[in-house]
Amino acid sequence: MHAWPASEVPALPGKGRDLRIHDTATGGPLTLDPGPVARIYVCGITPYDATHMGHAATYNAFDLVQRVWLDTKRQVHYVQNVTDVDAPLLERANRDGQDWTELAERETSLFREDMTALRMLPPQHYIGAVEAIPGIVPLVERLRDAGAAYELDGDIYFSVESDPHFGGVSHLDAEAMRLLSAERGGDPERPGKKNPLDPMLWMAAREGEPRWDGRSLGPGRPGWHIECVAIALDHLGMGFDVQGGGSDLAFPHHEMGASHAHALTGEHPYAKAYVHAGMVALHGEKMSKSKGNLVFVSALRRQGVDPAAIRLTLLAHHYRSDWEWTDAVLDEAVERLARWRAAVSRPDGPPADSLVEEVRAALADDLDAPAALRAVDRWAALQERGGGTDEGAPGVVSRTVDALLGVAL
Ligand code: 5CA
Ligand code: ZN
Repeated sequence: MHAWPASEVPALPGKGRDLRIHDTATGGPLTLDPGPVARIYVCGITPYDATHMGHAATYNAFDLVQRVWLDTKRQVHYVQNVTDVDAPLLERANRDGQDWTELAERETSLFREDMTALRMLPPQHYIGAVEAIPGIVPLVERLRDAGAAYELDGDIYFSVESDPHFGGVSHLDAEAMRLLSAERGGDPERPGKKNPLDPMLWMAAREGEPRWDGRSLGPGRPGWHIECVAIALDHLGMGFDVQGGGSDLAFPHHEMGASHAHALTGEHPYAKAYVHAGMVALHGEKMSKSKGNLVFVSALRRQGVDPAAIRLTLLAHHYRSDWEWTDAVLDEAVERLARWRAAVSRPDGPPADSLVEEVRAALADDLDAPAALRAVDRWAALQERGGGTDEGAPGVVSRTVDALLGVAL
């Protein structure tokens, strides 16, 4: 699949700082030390509804990871998937009497437009589950042949007991895993499984559902976790730097993905850091397509809200916190954007060298975007009071905000 166009990232004076980030697997901060090419996999959308603020907040967090790395003069190898075949997508298409491929294509196009408007840097490889199927089938065959997977009425399940590291991403107890598995696409109640938590790798064709050639597995479609593993191993290999997604993916998705990869390769770790963004809520509940309590990026854009203000709203919240979308948080961002734009519209202003370093330091410290915004606020306040005559300082501020925060002033 094609991704979306990249906005320019201006080069900044001096050198960026290495990123220290919270890793779910170790439960603490980790200073990442990627090679000259940093490798990141971020789980993409299931395209059955438009991009909402929760998605946007999660992709904003990983866009910042990229920007910090680019500022250290590294290249970034970024891979993202699109879960363009899965139960919720097929159910929605059925409910609305539309073709599931058309639904997926339409919502993926809208996602690309939203990402472009928000100035999120695109992945180099943007891969759909459907196009990954020829790579998924041999992996499932390998897991089965190695005894890490088994058949149950034609479906193939992964055996979590085949991975000694299972549990090492989320560190949840068995009961919590069972509850989350039932909530998030698993089937812990199905009789005949070796372990209730075992996730499906390959689902034998069901009446009326799309199917693909699974060679020795028979016709069917892939499970969810193996989809991301196949794409990540194909494009990044083992031991990549960051596996990213929202906190609702830590278990089971990232836990199972890591286990699949360990069982396939005999290597550990799958990712060096598992990084999770907090959940955005609306009216007190997690924004989710299944509940329908959503604020869409595209709807706000249609109402004439500047995408830069949407982005500033996301940046005003620390990526790891759970927060609530309200009109008030958007209004604040609209005001801030206007203040910043006025401040950089003059040819001179207060010195900006320390500002570049403050924004760098804030982001390097577990992506503390709110602290970065406060630093720019301070500079803008000085400017408002007529606090300086450094020629070109507003340009430096503008480039810093663009390069490190993705906001064009
Ligand atoms: N296709 C899978 C990942 S392989 C999936 O989870 N798709 S999704 O469309 O449901 O979510 C896409 C991303 O947005 C995931 O990282 C998910 O964790 C994140 N996300 C979903 N809802 C929210 C929310 N309310 N707040 C923050 N992030 C969210
Ligand atoms: Zn995924």
